Amino acid sequence: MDVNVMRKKMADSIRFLAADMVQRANSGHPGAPMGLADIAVVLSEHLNHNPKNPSWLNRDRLVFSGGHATGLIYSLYYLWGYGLEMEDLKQFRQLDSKTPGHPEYGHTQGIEITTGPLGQGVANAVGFSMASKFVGAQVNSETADLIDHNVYCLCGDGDLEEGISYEACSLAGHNKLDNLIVIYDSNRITIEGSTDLSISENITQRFEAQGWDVLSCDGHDYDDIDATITTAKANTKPTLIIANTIIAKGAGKLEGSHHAHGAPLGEEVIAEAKKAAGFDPEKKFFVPEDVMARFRCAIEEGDLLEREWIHRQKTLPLMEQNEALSALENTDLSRIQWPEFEKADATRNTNGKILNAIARAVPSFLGGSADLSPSNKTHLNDMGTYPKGRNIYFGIREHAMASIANAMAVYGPLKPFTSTFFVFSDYLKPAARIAALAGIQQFFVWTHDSIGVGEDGPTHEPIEQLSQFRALPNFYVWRPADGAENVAAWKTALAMSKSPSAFVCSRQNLAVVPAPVKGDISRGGYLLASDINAVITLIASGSEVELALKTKEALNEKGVPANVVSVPCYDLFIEQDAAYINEMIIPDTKKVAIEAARGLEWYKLADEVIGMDTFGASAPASQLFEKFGFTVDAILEKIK
Ligand SMILES: Cc1ncc(C[n+]2csc(CCOP(=O)(O)OP(=O)(O)O)c2C)c(N)n1
Ligand SMILES: [Mg+2]
Repeated sequence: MDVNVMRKKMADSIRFLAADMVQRANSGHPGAPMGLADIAVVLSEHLNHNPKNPSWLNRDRLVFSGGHATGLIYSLYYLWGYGLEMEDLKQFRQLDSKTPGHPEYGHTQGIEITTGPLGQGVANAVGFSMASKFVGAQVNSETADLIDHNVYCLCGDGDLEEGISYEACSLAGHNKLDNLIVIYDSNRITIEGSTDLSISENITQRFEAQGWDVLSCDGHDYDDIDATITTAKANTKPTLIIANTIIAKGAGKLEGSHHAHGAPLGEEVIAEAKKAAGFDPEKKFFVPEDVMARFRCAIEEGDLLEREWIHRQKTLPLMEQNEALSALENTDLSRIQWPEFEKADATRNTNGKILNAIARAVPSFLGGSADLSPSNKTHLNDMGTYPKGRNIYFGIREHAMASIANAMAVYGPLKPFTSTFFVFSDYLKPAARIAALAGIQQFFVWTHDSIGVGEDGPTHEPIEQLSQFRALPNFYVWRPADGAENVAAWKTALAMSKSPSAFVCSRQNLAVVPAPVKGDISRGGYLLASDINAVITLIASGSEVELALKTKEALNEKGVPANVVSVPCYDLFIEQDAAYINEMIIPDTKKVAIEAARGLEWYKLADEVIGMDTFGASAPASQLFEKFGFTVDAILEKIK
């Protein structure tokens, strides 16, 4: 059979699988899968991957930034032989299926990362490429490369409209990520209709200005797609391929229509489309034998590719490079020499020392800041600059930074951290949410944690952020009171390989607090000071722990016995069993939470919350704590 006739048959098989899936589920997106089917078939010929070992390190990465194209994604993983069955395709979007509405990392074999919120995938692809360049810089040599794969990303109009793609692609161009190939499904259609409604920018000029090579092709002409991908692979810059496509290609009267974006095509349209393509309109969820056989070649071909790669590693220079790779992959954390802290210090400083201690012992630990490392204290001393070294300069691109680090964390052997001011965590929230949802171990360093910021004023003073991130499931927010709590926070976070953690650190100095009276820091909260027959429990985190201790002293002077519970990680503390929590916070005491933040979540543990009900202000920090009631006298007055 002529190669293009076969390609067409393969693409049509994908089209009708996707159309049948959406029709059966009575929900989903047939347009993008059908418009991308021709590209997917040719990309399939270029993609180096091994369905038998989806975690082969040197595989090409493939990111579907338009996560709504699940009809295409699951069809491909089924056809390639990743363990999905036809029954799974029939269960598309159903409870507990392997084929949920948008692709979920860790849920379906082969999915490289969770996508759905538009734009994230483009930044993730940049992250995969950045990860490959770092690992490559450690393990490749002039004579042989251990890491030489490509990163492909399929994206749509929506992904390029989202600001995160601008940030991420700017950084990609700056870092000359030559193995990155973004294929833009330029169908000029989004949900509301033609892209003429809302965008008229020159995408070619935008990407060229960002240091990319821009190619274009007819997204339904196999030879053109093939030649364009071949050119892109040989490029010395990141490449954008503008693929001119028609949404819902092959769907008869719905071809080219925005109505095909996110609704079933209808039985009639599907039957007519199948007939027109020479498929039996009566057959649903059907793949011709020769099509199946051709796609399943990926299993043997992929196995061979990986075996060749393993064989390559047995040559002499590569043996040494392998040792570099083993060092990266070594997850033994017992080598870390944890610092000890004896005097008052800002937790951003103690945190910086901890980062350096981890980096010295763990070669896969790397990261950076959105241009705030001097303030965040995140510079890794004597560790050089990315890609050879471990200090990454993300620029002022918080959203892309966090999304890039998500991909770096799932790439393989890397443990990335990112940092910015806590108030600007708002700028990266969507990526933090994906980290939590997908179980990605990214470490977020967020300094300047409260009105303690001081003179920079309310734009820079976080109020609601602690509540927001504590509300995020599978996300652990630490707000240490001193260096010892900070160390415990990191020990705990490093051991939680399926959860992101954040370290919310102070700008100002905090006193060293005493050792626990009862309980463990690693359980999120512990009894810090106690009196026999305490009638009141003061609960606090971070900078307010010192204040709680002073308030206890003042209460004691008045003859009131009191306990102080430090809760550096609210999320972890409320996960403890009731017995533990009740041992720390004695139920029949009056429970008062003190935190220079909104504090709504404390009502789960406290009778009263002394928090922030307004934005902060611009003044020296000590005056702000006084103005907003964070003094011993003000607290005594409030709790009477
Ligand atoms: C951040 C975000 N905003 C909005 C949506 C909802 N949404 C899903 S697809 C889509 C339109 C995307 O258009 P395009 O990327 O061109 O995909 P196509 O219609 O061509 O398949 C929108 C607005 C989303 N998934 N993510
Ligand atoms: Mg579109």
